[in-house]
Amino acid sequence: MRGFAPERIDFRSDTVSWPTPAMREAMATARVGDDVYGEDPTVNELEALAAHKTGKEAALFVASGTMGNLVAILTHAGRGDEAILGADCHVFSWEAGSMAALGGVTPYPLPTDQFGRMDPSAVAAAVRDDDPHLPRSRLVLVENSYGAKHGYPLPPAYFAAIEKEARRNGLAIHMDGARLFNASVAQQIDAAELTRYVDSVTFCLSKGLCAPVGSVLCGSIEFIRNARRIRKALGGGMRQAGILAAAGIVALNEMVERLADDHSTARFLADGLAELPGIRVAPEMVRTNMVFFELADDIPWSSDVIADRLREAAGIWVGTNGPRGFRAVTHYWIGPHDVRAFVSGMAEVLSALRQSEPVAWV
Ligand code: TLP
Repeated sequence: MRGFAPERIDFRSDTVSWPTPAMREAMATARVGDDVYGEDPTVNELEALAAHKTGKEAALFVASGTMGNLVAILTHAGRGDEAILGADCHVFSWEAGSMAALGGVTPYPLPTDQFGRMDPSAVAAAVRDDDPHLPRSRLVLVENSYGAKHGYPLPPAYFAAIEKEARRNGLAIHMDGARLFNASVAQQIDAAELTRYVDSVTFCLSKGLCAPVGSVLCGSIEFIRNARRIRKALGGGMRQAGILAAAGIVALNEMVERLADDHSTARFLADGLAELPGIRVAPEMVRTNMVFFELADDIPWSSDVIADRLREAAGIWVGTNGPRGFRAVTHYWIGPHDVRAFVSGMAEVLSALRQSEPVAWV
């Protein structure tokens, strides 16, 4: 059973993925209770499963990745504290400034390399002296896979190097693992091999894993006890949430290994786009389910114009990334035939535009 707009081929994000038939069945028959009392058996089962998969003691079901990250930050840090993070990471760029707006935690952004890595020595250098003029360094935030850099799957060695600096300086580490399982499947390692270096991790059920709603925050028993109170304060205490958690259990049990298919579909797309004159793409950077690509300099139209044409002409939706760039994301509901439609649709749109009057793109 497909979702609301089956005629649409949607590459904008894996967040657009619909729940699978198995999820809908599990949701319809889920056993539920009041989760604020800790009495929803299906939420409890999901949390135990998530803790197990990430090698942590405990877990907390939250409404979204953004909520999971915010709950984690507010559990680790408070007003006047500082969090060191990548300048293009999701928490800094795409979460409404929530750590500062709601928690009084200031971000300390550092540059990242082509894969999304901060330099561990820059992390160490960013730690503040103990001086009443300065914020208190409290936390390092890492992300895996790294969304702004091709969704690149970062390896355990990177997190080990960050952990070394964090521990030396008494900092906690939180991982935004929205696509943690993409990162683990791409590297053919257990998720726990990536999360063992961090104190807490959020991963999303509602992206490539196809659940309709939800993320899970994992950490120590004491951390999760404190996080539960912060989640309640943010209005995230849900009642018969087992209806949602049921889909999450299916996501973790049935949808993780198949992420490898999304990764090969993404590579297939990148290889196809690489053949098109007018498109610049680096297929070798495509290791998970994201393809970032750009218009060559001789194309006088903006990515918005091209994306609109692609939607009108072929029913294909793609995300734009700045005036010249795009992001296409593969997921369960995108197959090789959709990729072929994307590549031929893009070729047709570019050739039709070439025959029309150019419009300024700036
Ligand atoms: N990312 C969304 C958009 O917000 C950009 C997407 O389409 O990729 N961490 C990372 C790395 C994410 O990519 C996202 C969502 C989140 C956290 C937030 O998750 P939600 O949307 O559940 O709050």
